[in-house]
Amino acid sequence: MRIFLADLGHNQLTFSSDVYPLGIANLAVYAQAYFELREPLDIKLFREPQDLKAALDDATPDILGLSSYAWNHELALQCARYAKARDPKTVTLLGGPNFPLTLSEQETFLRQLPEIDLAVRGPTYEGERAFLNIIRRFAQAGHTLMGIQEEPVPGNVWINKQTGAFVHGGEVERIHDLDEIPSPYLKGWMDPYFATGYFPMLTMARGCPFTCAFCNSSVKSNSRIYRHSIENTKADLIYIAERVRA
Ligand code: B12
Ligand code: SF4
Repeated sequence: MRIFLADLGHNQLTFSSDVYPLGIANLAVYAQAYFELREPLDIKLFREPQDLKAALDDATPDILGLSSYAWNHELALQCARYAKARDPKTVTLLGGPNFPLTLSEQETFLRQLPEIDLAVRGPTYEGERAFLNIIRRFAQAGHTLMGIQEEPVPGNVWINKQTGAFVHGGEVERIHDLDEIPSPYLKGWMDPYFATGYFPMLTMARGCPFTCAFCNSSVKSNSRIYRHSIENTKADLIYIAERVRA
């Protein structure tokens, strides 16, 4: 299964984001660790839109997963349209925090995005589990969007292409021990970024007990804080310190 995961940034007049693509690297490292079906996973990460375009011109992926943050949403959609124009069979998947939190808003949002086949529902913090669920279903359902859409998939939402119905698969369980997610640094997924001058990022904990009205981290299911162990965080910090450009 060929999967492209892209957390794109505008990079012409200025950089819209200058950090390593931690969210999609987590998806990749988690899928590599827990995808148990007898099918090789070929996952590539993309940070620059030019690199993604060149890769799409070269070979179309089965799944194109795009991060949506406030600063790259339109860019992600543009690339989804490009991928669909090259090969309509490429399944486009959207994830990230720039996604509405309530089901009714999610439906309205998705109905405006015909280029997006599937999306990870909010709260988006356990994208790893939702992503693993969708690639398992894709493998079991004969590599087709129609196969995926036969039944709801936990953590995912979509507009059914045939019936037009909005479908939601329910929330995934929070990850209580964040060490369940292997380190993308120690597994080498971040190595290409040490040469870029971008800033490395780490997650030490997830969740927030507060409820600020303007913030999408304030949903109830996100109210408990879960963390990585000190040992894992320390190992990441040492790995980064030994490699990052001064
Ligand atoms: C670190 C951080 C920053 C850093 C780095 C930002 C960056 N470019 O990534 C700094 C300090 C620079 C920053 C600045 C800003 N930030 Co900030 N930041 C965060 C923070 C605290 C953590 C982000 C993170 O790395 N998380 C860890 C990774 C693993 O999680 P993740 O990226 O969300 O990815 C997971 C899921 O979203 C999902 N997912 C992500 N991509 C994809 C793709 C696919 C295909 C799938 C299936 C799933 C998926 O799965 C991943 C694994 O679970 C979040 C709040 C939070 N707790 O998440 C806010 C947050 C991302 N920031 C936010 C905002 C608004 C900003 C600013 C615009 C604020 C401002 N007004 O200036 C600026 C601009 C940022 C920029 N242009 O780069 C908002 C974004 C909201 C939105 N609608 O997009 C957030 C969500 C805060 C909030 N709760 O509102 N920020
Ligand atoms: S803005 Fe409020 S709800 Fe959002 S992360 Fe900060 S304290 Fe938590």
